[in-house]
Amino acid sequence: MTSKPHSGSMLGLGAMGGALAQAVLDAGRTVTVWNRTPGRAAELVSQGASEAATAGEALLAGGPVFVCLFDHASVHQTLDPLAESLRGRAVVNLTTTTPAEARELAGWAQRHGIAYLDGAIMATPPMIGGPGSHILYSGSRSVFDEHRQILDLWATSTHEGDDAGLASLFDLAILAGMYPLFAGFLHGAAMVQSAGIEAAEFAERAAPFLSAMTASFPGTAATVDGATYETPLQSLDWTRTALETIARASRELDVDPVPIDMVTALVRGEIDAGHGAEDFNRIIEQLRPRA
Ligand code: FVH
Repeated sequence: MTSKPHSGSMLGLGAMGGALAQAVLDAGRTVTVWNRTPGRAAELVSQGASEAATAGEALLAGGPVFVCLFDHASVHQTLDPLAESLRGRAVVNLTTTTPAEARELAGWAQRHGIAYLDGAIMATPPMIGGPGSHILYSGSRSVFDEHRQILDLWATSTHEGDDAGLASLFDLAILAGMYPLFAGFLHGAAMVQSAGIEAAEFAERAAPFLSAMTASFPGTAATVDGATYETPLQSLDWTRTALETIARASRELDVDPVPIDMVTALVRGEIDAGHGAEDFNRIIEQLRPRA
């Protein structure tokens, strides 16, 4: 009889930690799991996972230590008391943190002789192990290479660099685009609902156009990287008229145009600075740090 390969420990069995542990079991491997509040491991244990009563006990299983907790503070609350037991071990932290928090954890790990890899999950729990799931990693390249077989069970895995903050930087920067996009979609849905049109019908029309628009990101990026705003595809002056028309239409429909107002404020900032004839993408100058 061949024993199943062991995949280390998973600390945290929330929606995401549970999905990660499940994918390991689905691949015919075993894993030791721990959760602060008992009672979340039963389903995993019935499929072969070992449950540890404490996070410290979970480390006794050996192998990499995967951490998927609520936030940065909960990671420290869990790992700080275990620092000495973790010396010489590999920690892969999949908890969402800011880049500065990831770098802080990497520094903490280095001071305690722990190899640290930070992970940023670009997926929802049901996507884990399926197509479209992507996890960005940064920090220890050797931890990434050594445990790649496990990481690849969850998603497409990419190593973004030795700076532990990079995975989180990309993650949060991408999400910074996603949330306004969804707010804009919902703004549009509220507008058409005022005419008795359901959001589902609106989605059929909005999704193809908005998807096609994202194909222009490389062009936008080229404009921004080169700071070549002088020959606009859409000038700031022109864009302000378009945005104000959308806001006026929204108010006519008794819909709050706040998502569009946010963009209009950025556009006005550049117009007020004397750049109305230049390209819309110049609004990035309102956003990034000023010299
Ligand atoms: N769920 C998602 O769609 C997103 C996708 C992108 C990445 N995120 C991040 O993944 C981390 C975990 O998210 P989650 O969905 O598993 O979150 P919850 O279901 O709320 O579970 C949280 C777990 O954290 C444990 N926990 C909370 N505080 C502490 C603490 N002080 N000490 C130890 N453990 C703690 C909690 O335990 P319990 O409440 O059951 O006792 C859960 O296991 C997160 O960073 C997302 O941003 C997921």
